Amino acid sequence: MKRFFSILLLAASVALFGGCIRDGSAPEEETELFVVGFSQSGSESDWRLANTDSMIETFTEDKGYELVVENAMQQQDNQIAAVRSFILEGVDLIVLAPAMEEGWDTVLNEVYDAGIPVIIMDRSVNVGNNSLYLSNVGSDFLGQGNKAVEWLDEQTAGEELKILHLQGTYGTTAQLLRSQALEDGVASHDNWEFAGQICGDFTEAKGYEIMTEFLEENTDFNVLYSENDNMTFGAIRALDEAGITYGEGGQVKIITFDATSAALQLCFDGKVDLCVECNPLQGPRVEELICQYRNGEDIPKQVYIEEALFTKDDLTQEIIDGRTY
Ligand code: GYE
Repeated sequence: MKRFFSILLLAASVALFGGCIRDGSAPEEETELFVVGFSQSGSESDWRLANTDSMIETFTEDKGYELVVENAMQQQDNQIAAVRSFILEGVDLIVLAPAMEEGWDTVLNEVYDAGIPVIIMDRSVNVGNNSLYLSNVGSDFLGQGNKAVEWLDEQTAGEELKILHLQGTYGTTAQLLRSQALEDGVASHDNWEFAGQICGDFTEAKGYEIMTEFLEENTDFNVLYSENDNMTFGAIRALDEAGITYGEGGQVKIITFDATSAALQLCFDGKVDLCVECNPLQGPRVEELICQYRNGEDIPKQVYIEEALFTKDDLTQEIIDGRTY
C-alpha cells in the first residue's frame, strides 16, 4: 500500500513538474500545491483590477497552485514588506508587479539569497543585477508612446499643437516611457509645444482634480495626452464642466492609454480620438513562463504582450462588448 502511494506521488509530481498541468485537470490530492506569492502594486485603475483578476483566474487550486495576493496600495514600502513576508512563508515563486522602477536591489537580493525565483510583471525594475529575476513580462511602454506620437503626427501634419500632458504616477515604468515618447515627439517637432505637464497618479479622482485646477488657469490647448483611461475619465468630466469640447469636431483631441471597454466606448462615440491598448490579461503568459521554468527550459528575459491602437474606424460595438475589462 505504502509503495502504491509512493508510485502515485511520483506520478503526480512528474505530472506537475514534468508536464506543468495547464489543462485544468486536478493534480493528485497528495501533491502539494505550488505556492505563488503575488505582490500587486495597487488597485488604482480598471487596468489594475483586470490584471489582478487575470492572475487569480489563472493560478487556481485545481491547476495545482496556491496564489497568495498582497495589494500594496501603491506604496513601495508595503510591497517590500509583502515580498519579505513571502520569503518567511517560503513560497515557491514570487510574481512582483512593481509600483516604482527604482529601489528594489536590497529586497530582491534577499529573495535571491533565499533561493526563490521571481517574475516581474507589468512594469519593470531597475536593478544592478538582472539575474535577480527570471523574466519581465509586460508592455512595451515606449512602443505604445511612440505609436501614439506617430499617429498624432499623421493626423495633424503641420498644425500647431499645444499639448496637455496628463502623467501617471512619477517613477513608474508606464509613466517614464509613455512620457519619454511624448517628450521626444515635442522635442523633434517645431510646431509642437506643451501647454502643461500635470500628474494624475493614474486615478480618475486625481485626474479630475488636477485637470479642474489646470483649467482654471489655462484652456489654450488642442491635444490631451493622458497616460491612462481612468485619468481620462476624470479629465473628461472636468472638460465638460469647463465647457470645453473634445473628440470629433471638438477643440481637444484626446489620446488615452489602456483601451478598457469604457474608453473604447468613448472612442466609438466620437469622444476620444485614440486608444492605445495596454493588455492587463497577463496571468496566462506568466503561467507559461512558470511552466517553462519548472520544466527546466530557458526563459526569455523580456516578454512583451501584443497590443494595438484603436480609432473609431477600428471599432465595432461587438469588439467593445467582447472586452472583459
Ligand atoms: O496603464 C494604468 C495602471 O502599469 C500598465 O498602470 C500599468 C498602468 C496602466 O494604473 O492604468
